[in-house]
Amino acid sequence: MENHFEIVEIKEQVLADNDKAAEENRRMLSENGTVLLNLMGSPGAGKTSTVLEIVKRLGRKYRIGVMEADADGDTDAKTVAETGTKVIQIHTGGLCHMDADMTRRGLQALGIRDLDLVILENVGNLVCPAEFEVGADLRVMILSVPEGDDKPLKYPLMFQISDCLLISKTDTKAVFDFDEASASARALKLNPGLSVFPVSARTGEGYEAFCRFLDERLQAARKGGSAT
Ligand SMILES: Nc1nc2c(ncn2[C@@H]2O[C@H](COP(=O)(O)OP(=O)(O)OP(=O)(O)O)[C@@H](O)[C@H]2O)c(=O)[nH]1
Ligand SMILES: [Mg+2]
Ligand SMILES: [Zn+2]
Repeated sequence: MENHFEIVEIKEQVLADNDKAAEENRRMLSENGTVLLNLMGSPGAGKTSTVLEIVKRLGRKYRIGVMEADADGDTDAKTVAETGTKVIQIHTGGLCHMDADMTRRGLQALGIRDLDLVILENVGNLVCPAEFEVGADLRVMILSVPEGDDKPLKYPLMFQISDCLLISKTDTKAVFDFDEASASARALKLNPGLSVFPVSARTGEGYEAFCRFLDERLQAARKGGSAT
């Protein structure tokens, strides 16, 4: 028997609407000369530690603002505020990702007029933040050693949409069964253009190279081009 009802593909429409809103964010940011970095990774992967490393190395050269997005709590915003960096805490109210509309509200609350770089620390999650564009110039994902080198096989989209992969907590390699060469190879197979940096916030290893990469992107954006 023929169906007499309509099937509405909501997810496709939601993502298409989100893409439009992300494009608006991109336009607003680029008119202001501000680069937006979307920092993604699992809970506890080392996102806030990475924000601190960026602020430490590039905070004198660039005017940096930070948006901390969490389901609840304000610990990350407090940590960043201690450095004197402009920061807001966004509560998603339990939502497991930031979308473009939430990001626009965050950017308005933060105020971007005086900022060269805004870092969005996304909600800790390797799944939906990869699906929701926020209008970022740079997508940086973190995979920490304790999570395992098989993550590119299980969460391919996150690796595909990222511009940069930080393999974090490399100081713990000796106690975890983590094969860095395999992790990189799996990630690069999904996304040959990915820039990979092994880093440790404990020893500082690798952050110099990553921040040089970031600095180059910021300089390119200053000259009027896109950061990507
Ligand atoms: N050994 C080691 N521990 C680290 C490193 N980076 C972060 N950590 C620790 O890992 C834990 C989580 O680090 P955060 O930077 O808060 O991670 P996060 O991704 O911001 O966490 P959420 O915001 O809660 O998702 C903290 O106890 C850090 O001290 C590292 O390079 N080496
Ligand atoms: Mg954090
Ligand atoms: Zn989600």
